[in-house]
Amino acid sequence: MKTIIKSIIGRRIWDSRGRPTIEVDVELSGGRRGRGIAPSGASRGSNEAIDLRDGGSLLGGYGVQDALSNVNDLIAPALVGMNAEDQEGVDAALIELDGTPNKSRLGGNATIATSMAVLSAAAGAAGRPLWRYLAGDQSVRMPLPEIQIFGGGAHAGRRTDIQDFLIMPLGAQSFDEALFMAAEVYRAAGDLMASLGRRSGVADEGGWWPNFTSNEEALQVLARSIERAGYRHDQVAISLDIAASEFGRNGLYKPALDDCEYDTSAWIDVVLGWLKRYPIVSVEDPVAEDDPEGMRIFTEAVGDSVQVIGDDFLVTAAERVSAAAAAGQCNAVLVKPNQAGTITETQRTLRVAKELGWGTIVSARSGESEDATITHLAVGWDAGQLKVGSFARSERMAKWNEGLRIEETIGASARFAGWSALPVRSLT
Ligand code: 2PG
Ligand code: MG
Repeated sequence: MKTIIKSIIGRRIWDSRGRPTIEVDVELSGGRRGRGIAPSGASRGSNEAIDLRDGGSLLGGYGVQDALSNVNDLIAPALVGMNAEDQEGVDAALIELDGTPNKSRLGGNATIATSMAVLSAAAGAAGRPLWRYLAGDQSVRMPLPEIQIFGGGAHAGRRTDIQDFLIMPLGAQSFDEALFMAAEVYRAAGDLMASLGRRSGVADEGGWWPNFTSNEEALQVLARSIERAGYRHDQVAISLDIAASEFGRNGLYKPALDDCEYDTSAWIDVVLGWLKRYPIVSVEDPVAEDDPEGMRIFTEAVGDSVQVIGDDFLVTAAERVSAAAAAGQCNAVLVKPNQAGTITETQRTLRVAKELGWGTIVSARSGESEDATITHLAVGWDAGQLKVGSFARSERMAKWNEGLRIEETIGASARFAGWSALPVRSLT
């Protein structure tokens, strides 16, 4: 047997924000190695797996020595000797060793880096690219990219309240063409901001720093950027991650730029107004994580014309997806492996959502690395959509570029998910 876990080593490396993170290397009995790197969010749902940090004054409290000791002293001895092909068994052992509902003992950063490293080692031992190892004989689609053009909220000093102003290249025929279109819109947006005297660098995920006077102005400039790049709005549409938990709580929404307070229903009216005026096909976390009734009202109001994604609201938890579906909240889920803490739990969430006919979007975090595993997950699990941030900075481009290589490997039979990946009836 060549797939027995022989060693597990955790080390501290540095992420795209210059903060420490966990990298795990797994070696199998046959000599194959696998690696996983934990990403890290800035706008986190309160029910996510815990990103274990040391606290204190060094490194702003972001140290990972405790999580690292957990990998080397607790996780490694528990998993050595297990079969890496048994991902479910490995992840069940991690869950049991942790013993908490939110990975607060071992740290979700320690568990996800380990879980990803085991997966990658097993794929290597099978002699297959990770996406193909995951897909088996099933046919897969290249995912529709969701690409950030401006980054706001917690990723840009709260310069805008909306966190991610994204585009979806719905008119593309291939992943390659989708990235071409994204490059043109990203460039057009940068040129337009420069001509407006509004260009001042980039935010955490590589999107242009949102130097606007209102959230709506950002939407106007984004719509104009799409036109400036030469596309119609049915070819390139807008997608928003409002990340409303960042400025809404207890049914009260206080977007700083608008200098106004809204209750749930007034806030929903603001967002519905944007949907009327701009070509928006997808909205993530339109209301706060503590506002399930707001989520239900919003989802009902948009019917089947807009994708409604739960991120902080669902935290990649299968049981939350099932409950939300029963209550009429959301019609899509953001799938972030480190919110769940293991590959198995992440995959279960995706499976449950797909069975419901929901949209599924595999997503990176705002703190990232050169690890491109999520691109393989999006293809191998046939998620249909992929969100990894903007069209700049190598921690983002590593993931987009990996998609190009996968599409090339699949060859002529590669199918692009396109707008059919959205759980909407038609484009309005
Ligand atoms: C999100 C992500 C990515 P973060 O909210 O969807 O944009 O941000 O990783 O900070 O949670
Ligand atoms: Mg989000």
